[in-house]
Amino acid sequence: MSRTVITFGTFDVFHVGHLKVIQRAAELGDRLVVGVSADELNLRKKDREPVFSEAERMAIVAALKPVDEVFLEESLELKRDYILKFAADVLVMGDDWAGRFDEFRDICEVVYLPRTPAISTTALIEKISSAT
Ligand code: C2G
Repeated sequence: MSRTVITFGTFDVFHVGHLKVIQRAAELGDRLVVGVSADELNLRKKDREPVFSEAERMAIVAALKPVDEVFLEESLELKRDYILKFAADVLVMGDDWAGRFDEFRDICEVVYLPRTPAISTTALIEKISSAT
């Protein structure tokens, strides 16, 4: 039986921490589906617009070898629907989300992977904007 893995993220200013979580997620199954969070969702959640638009972020993630399918994550409250819609066997997130998705253990495995240390979109934005 083939195993479908699902993961979610903004993946703004794509960096090696994003790549590693996607690669490790893909290793947990046969098919990897990635939900890329919508611009509107980000604005609500983080109070700022992503640097790259949802179309650009989706294009980057879709082009990665380990990724089989991408979709737009329009609401954080729809996780259960997305898991069911894509028939995911495993939900993977970085451990900054540890414990937050345990409620879905009734329909799939939930795995939190250690984040890659010392890199984040916020730190990159700060580094770039102070580099003049
Ligand atoms: N990540 C990582 N190491 C880093 C930075 C990020 O492993 N140094 C992981 C995060 O843990 C997450 C994924 O990369 O699993 C995407 O990170 P973000 O783009 O920051 O995603 P976020 O805004 O947390 O969106 O429904 C949930 C949201 O869509 C998650």
